Amino acid sequence: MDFKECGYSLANKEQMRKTSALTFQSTEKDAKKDTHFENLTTNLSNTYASDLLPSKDGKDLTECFLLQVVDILLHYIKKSFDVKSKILDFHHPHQLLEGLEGFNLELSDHPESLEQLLVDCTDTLKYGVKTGHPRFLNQLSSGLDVIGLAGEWLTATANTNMFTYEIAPVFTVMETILLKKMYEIIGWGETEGDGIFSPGGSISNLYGILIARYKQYPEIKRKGMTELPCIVLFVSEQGHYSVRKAAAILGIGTDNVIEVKCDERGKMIAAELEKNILQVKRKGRTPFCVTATAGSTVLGAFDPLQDIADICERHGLWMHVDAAWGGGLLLSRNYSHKLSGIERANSVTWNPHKLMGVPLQCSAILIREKGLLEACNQMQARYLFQPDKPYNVDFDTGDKTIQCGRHVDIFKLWLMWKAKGTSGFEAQINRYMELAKYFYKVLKRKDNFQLVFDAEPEFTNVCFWYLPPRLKHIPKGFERDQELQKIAPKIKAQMIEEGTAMISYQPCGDKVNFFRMVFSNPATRQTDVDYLIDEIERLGKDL
Ligand code: ABU
Repeated sequence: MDFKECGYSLANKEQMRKTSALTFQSTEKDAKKDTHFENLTTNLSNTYASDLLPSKDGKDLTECFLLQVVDILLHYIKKSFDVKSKILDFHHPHQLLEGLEGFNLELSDHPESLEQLLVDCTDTLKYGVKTGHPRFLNQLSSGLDVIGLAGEWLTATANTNMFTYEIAPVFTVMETILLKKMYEIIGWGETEGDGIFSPGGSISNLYGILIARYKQYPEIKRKGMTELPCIVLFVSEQGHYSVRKAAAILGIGTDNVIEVKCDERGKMIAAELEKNILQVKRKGRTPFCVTATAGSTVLGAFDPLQDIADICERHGLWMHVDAAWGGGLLLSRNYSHKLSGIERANSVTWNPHKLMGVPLQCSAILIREKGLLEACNQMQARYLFQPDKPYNVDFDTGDKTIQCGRHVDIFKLWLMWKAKGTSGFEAQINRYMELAKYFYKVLKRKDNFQLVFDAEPEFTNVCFWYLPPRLKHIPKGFERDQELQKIAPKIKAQMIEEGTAMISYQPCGDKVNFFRMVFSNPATRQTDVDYLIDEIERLGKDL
């Protein structure tokens, strides 16, 4: 494979250098430099990582190599936004393990050339999934925000650790600023909030439950679970599985997670919650926390937060809101009312890497009481958190966390917020809501599609079945369900094989496999929605 085939070329590199802020008119010196660069480029097959910086004389080769990497990435980014390009070139795991057209994932004892590394970079992207493609509708986190991407590049270049101000001065201050903004948006008073960015929504939910337990039983930190009564938490049956996982991790046990019944739209039934709490108490167990959901993963449902807050107050329970998916809706003046009551929560999970489109990963746990995070998790490692540093050590936030090293997830969010302003996020989110309504209306008109709920979507999730002609005349019931549950997986498998679109499916409760459309990809347009419907019909009509 030559450079052109790989998609990176000297011309592009040259163009980049010429248009960079630091370049000006061509001079003799520049011409010599260009020849020097050309030589370096042709020599990549004979050069190795050890020739790059910090190697002496490695400056030009480093520049040359990184510009080639940028070329590869730019080529990929442009393809990602091109609807005509395939979303993926699907291969089975065993094919990747065996190696494909020279793409060998095995590691060897000897170093590979820089040229080979560039080919490997190209191939890694070639066999991956273009999650920024307008027809990638598979996940709650999708899209490719160019500013966010620039933020991630900068973050990787800075390669620092969030645990102390000492080594991440700008990033730790940025984090406090963004957290403050999020408390304000939720509706918490200026001095109330505390928080941290964590590695994803599941970990943020884990924090919420950890802090809920610590608040009630601070002795847990020293004495462990043996000192505690049998404590119980509540989540809706549509709540995220990470709540059960957190209970397992924290030694609470999944048997002590009560799944509260939902209504047909997937919202927790508040009266059922209270009934469950009373039952648990009667059995001598001790309720301590309710996890409400604002934007459930599959159905996009919002639990009745005001009613749940009332119940939590009546029973003295911690209220955690998992708004990993729905939190972004707080930025929309049209739709933030769906989260009314979130301001009464004791803790909130909010993932900017979902609705707000920040590159993975970016998730916040927000706690409505200062000091609890630190009191719960602090271990005072003196090699890291020395109290006698020459600055305000409140900015050494590392001891609030359950981890030690912490990735910088904040910069890309900060940069995107700068680029869009709050109003930019709002417009983007409102557009997703409009697309969801459009999609719903189109499906409603078609007799070969059936909506899981007949009412307008509450969020950007739209759940539906495709009914091939042969199933349309079988009456609803067991026999039809047996057939219907095979349809979505078959269509999806074919879609992946052809690389035309990606959309998720799942069963849910008594409902057999159905498609879940979600809008969180800024590249998706109405034409992509129309395309997806046609594509499902094309792939499904003969099934
Ligand atoms: N709750 C994690 C994200 C799930 C999804 O993207 O479908």
